[in-house]
Amino acid sequence: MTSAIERIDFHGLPALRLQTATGAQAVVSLFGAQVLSWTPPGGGERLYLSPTAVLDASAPIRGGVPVCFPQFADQGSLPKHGFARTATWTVETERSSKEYALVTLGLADSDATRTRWPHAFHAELSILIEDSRLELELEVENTGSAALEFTAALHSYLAVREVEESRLEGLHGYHYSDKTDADRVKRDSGDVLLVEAETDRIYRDVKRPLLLREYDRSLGINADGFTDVVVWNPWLERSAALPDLPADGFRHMLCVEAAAAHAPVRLAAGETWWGRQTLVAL
Ligand code: TA6
Repeated sequence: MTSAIERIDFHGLPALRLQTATGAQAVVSLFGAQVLSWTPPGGGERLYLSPTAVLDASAPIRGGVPVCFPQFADQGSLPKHGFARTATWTVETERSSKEYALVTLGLADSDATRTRWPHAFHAELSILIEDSRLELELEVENTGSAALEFTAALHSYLAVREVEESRLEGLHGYHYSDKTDADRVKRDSGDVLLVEAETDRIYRDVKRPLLLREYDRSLGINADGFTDVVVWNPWLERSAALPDLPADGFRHMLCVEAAAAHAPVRLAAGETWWGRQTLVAL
């Protein structure tokens, strides 16, 4: 196998397939700049894509790695999680060698974005696969003449065989706001996070890498630039309100998101910010 980047049609969505000579693969939709699939060498899908996800560009795609920008969740007046996940991005760079494949997608302000959010910006999402690693980097430049503020996240849906049997390590001691309990701020006191009920937490100022352990495989999760980690699983009742998630879908996913959610990022005119999430299959 050689490294390659090819344009494909993913169930009707224009997309790119990245592959490396060592057998890693990823699929990235231009709608939303959303990574929909990532398989490290040796196989085993690591991202969850709902089998009932809407794939006709009429709604956000449930699964993979949605890009939330310039608003995380409902923390403002924009549509939930901002407009980047429902915008069509353009391909700016494609590069591959024996070891890696890299694409950069871009999104700039337009009449449509400025009516909702009156700022000039240029955003880039770079997607790199190399060996057992997926690296996603979101860069935002303020191309206008006034300061702007945004919140953002890489809303990664990690595939797990059985969420109740998975253990997320590394959040011990950090404070989080608990969205399932009126945003109360709590301190994580467990050695591991076990998801056994609806979970929706924003952990602040997380400085350690995390490890998601399953039966016979693990995933290292690291972030730079993003200060927060969001952990989300809708569980049974919330799932019922999500038409694009099957009844047992929540059992096979856990969102562990790199986020700038607790405090907005402020960019003066001409400034650039970047944040990265790295997943390593172990
Ligand atoms: O990141 C967690 C969260 O904000 C949850 O509160 C939950 O609603 C989730 O995102 C999914 O949002 P969506 O708009 O994609 O259904």
